[in-house]
Amino acid sequence: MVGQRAATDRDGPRGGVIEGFYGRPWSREERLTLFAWMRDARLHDYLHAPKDDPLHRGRWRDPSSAGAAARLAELVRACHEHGLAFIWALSPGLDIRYAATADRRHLRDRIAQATTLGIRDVALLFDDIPDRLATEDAARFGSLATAQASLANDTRQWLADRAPGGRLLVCPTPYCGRMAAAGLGGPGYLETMGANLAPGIDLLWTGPEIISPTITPEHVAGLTRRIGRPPVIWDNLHANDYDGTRFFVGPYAGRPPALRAAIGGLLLNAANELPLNFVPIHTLGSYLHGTADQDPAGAHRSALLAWLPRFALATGQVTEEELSLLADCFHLPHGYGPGGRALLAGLPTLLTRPPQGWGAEAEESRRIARLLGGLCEKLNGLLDRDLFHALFRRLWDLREEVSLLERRVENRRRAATGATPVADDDHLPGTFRGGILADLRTAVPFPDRGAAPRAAGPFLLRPARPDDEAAASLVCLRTGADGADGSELFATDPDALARIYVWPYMAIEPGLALVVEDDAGVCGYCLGTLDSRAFYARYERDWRPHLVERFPEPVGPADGWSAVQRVHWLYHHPDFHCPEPYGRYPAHLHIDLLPRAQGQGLGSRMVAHLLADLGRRGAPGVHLAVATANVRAQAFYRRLGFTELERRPGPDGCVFMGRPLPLPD
Ligand code: GDL
Repeated sequence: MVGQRAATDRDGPRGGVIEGFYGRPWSREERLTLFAWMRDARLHDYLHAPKDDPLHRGRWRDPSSAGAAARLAELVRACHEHGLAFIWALSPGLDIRYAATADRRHLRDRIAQATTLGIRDVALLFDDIPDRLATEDAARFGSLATAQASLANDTRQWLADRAPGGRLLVCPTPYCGRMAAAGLGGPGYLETMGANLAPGIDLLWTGPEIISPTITPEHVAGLTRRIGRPPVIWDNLHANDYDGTRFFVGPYAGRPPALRAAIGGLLLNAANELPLNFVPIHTLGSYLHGTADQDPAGAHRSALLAWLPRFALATGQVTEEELSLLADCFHLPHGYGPGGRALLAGLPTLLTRPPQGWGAEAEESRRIARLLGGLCEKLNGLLDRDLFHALFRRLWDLREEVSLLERRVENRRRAATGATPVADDDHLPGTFRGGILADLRTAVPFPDRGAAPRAAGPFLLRPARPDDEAAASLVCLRTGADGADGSELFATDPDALARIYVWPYMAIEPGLALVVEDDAGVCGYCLGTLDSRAFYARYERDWRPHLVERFPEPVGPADGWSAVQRVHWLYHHPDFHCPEPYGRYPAHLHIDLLPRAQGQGLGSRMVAHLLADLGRRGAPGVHLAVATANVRAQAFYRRLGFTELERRPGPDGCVFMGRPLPLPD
């Protein structure tokens, strides 16, 4: 047995990989492949903590059967032969009674059995468990941290007797900054843990978040003061068990080189699919050994180049450009690589502007979409079938999306020249983008994070729901003073405008109402109707009588009226004007966006969506009215294909603009 790598071998903190994801544990063969990759990347520790292995968590009291024990012993041997330490983890926290003698004995017996299989290093994991103590435990220990520290200290003693020199690592119940700040585990959890835990026991920590975009030495220094030891980082950067549509083959990033000196070790929780861990492990190695410090992009490129031979095809080979594009799209949880960004950057133009206006950015986006589509096809021929199956689900989805995109864009191009459209009829509602998850994702917004300061976005565009009415009314108010905030102007009746411009649309045409929202809530809408005259007839019949009854018509000279009174007057004297010829432009729409959602292409996206919906429902054309003074909005609609139909003169005048809609393809 070679045993774990000696400390003198190392030029950074101990590094390694955690098999710590939810989902199917790896097979023996997969683990052997992992060990070889880890050895090549000069890593040190393999932490064996498969969440969904029943004996690791739910049935933590049960000893391994003879067969399972023999398989584990063989794995431990193989791990050691690769020069790696095998850290065996147990997660008893779901139902352990910390004060119960029987449970302490169960734990000791499991550890005793593990040491007979060659295991020297152990981890006790208390992540993702209830943070309440049972009554007897609360009476005996007073706090969760005291109970867990007591159990860990005993474990260290048992381990020292059976495997002298063996390490013990503990994952606390609040294992990231956000959880600690929320008070998980009770007041003073981390400090109590730090004070009570025997020196030499390591504490695991995932950074400021469960999936941390960055982990800085400053963050770690603050934690080190609280827990009395530098943490061993459990890094979830490349884990993907929380989202089956994604995987991450971007570089190990967001951890500055200076972090290395501040931590007690660094373990990367892996992606469920073993083959997709090659690049994460490779770049983790370069980070740990400092070879990526000067040129992180170069280190990523060299990892991709080392991975490339795995992409041999039945005929031919995936190119470096293609693989790097794939890695740009399936990059890291919080961002894309350059290719992914370039693909997305051109979409608003491609999907909303006339083809004459597509510039270099849009053409680059098309080129990338084509390349990705071709790559997805090509990868069917991968000789490494394990790699293919690991990628398959995501490749299929990506191929469908880019093929839809390509055809949409091509048909917009053809429509502009009058050419025959390409067939675009194999993405059908129900089979494409359907299902309970898709519907839930569209329907349920992100939680409102309250007033915490945050950057605007990311934005989600979705169909409006009836319960959006209040938030949409607020958008209407805050853009109600000729685009500026009308809160003061309409202070005596904040819903005055919404009664005309929001509520009837959401009630009469719910299927043609879109909102855009970010974490702070709804920040824009686009509302429309298919047939303006039919809409006004409904308004006349079902809405206006109530308005007229509730809000008296203002009297006296009009120039003495308040803004609220001027709107109330409109309740009594509605303006149902539609530009002629009505039959060409019977639909109409309007849009409002709060300042934080402006200037990001969201207006064009919403209008493009609504135009597509109107077209699909058979509207031959659409019109809208823009204040004559608002030349910016007129230019915006011109870019979306609208032309001027009619002009109403005067200081309060407006321009009616319209555009035909393509026939549904
Ligand atoms: C977690 C779990 C981990 C899981 C990861 C990503 C820790 C300490 N625990 O919270 O098992 O794989 O998130 O979903 O990270």
